[in-house]
Amino acid sequence: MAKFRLPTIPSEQITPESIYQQRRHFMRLGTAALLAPMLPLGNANAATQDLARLSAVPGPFKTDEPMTDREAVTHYNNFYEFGTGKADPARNAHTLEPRPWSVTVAGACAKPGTYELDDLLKGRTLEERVYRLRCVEGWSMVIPWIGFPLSDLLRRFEPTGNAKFVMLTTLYDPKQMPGQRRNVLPWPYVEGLRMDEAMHPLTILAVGLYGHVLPNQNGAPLRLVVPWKYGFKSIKSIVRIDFVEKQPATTWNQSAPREYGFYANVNPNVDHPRWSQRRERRIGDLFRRETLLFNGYGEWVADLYSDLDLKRNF
Ligand SMILES: Nc1nc2c(c(=O)[nH]1)N[C@H]1C(S)=C(S)[C@@H](COP(=O)(O)O)O[C@H]1N2
Ligand SMILES: [Mo]
Repeated sequence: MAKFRLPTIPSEQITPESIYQQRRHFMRLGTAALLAPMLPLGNANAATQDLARLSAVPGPFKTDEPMTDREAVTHYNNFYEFGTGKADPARNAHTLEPRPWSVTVAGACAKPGTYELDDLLKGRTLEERVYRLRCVEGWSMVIPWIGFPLSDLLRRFEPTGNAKFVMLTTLYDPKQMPGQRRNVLPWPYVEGLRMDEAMHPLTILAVGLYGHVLPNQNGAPLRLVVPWKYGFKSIKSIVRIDFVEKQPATTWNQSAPREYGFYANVNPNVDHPRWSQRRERRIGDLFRRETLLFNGYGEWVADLYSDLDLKRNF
């Protein structure tokens, strides 16, 4: 652990988005506080303004890979609550209302309850972390997320010794999420992590990307990002956190257990039953590239799985 390095991204590899480039420049100068005024202040919602005033500091992670174009990050999505096509979420997610928003915490912890998201965010330092996201379907992106470690939030609820797993649940409201009127998945969307995965410093809750509050289609107002696992583990629009003793039944695992395991660690050596996981297409690239074990994060997470047969626990 603690082998993180500060982000140093060569300027020529930075996405052309001009505002963002300016922000990166400030970051390289080490004056992260200058980020704050660059966050969007246009939203009339007071809560969003509070969020905007928080500054994002560079998080403990570096990548020298170019970031995926912001347009692709926000217009090529998986969010079945708004349709199964990649362009559907950007088109349909305007019906989602990310404020007011509350998160219910239950199960094996000393501080269960229903919390206003803005109270949970108050005073929290937001970090920017440039993480790869690799979808099980074989495409990937590099995204500058803004968020904070999931562990920081979970500790606040004082999980007990019986908390072996964390289960996360997406909003269920077919009025806001019209895709839930179709039975393409069992709703609401549920995901889970083993406690040590949830507490791992690489695991974050994101509230923004590319210097902006999360667009609805990317999982506003709060979504998980677990960079060493396939994208489907990174559950969006979270309304509930349960500390549980048994491995939770997760949405994709329930709907197709042979295709989507609970662990879902990115692994080029374990094929999906219908396709190989050897390679991936980085959105924006012409050629496919080799997929890396644990999506390239093995240095930090391989230890978590030393006792696990990754072929059986895929
Ligand atoms: N609630 C919910 N979360 C979800 C999904 C979904 O359909 N519903 N899709 C998952 C999948 S398969 C992927 S690849 C990522 C995509 O995240 P992005 O659209 O921000 O790139 O979100 C994940 N989180
Ligand atoms: Mo995915």
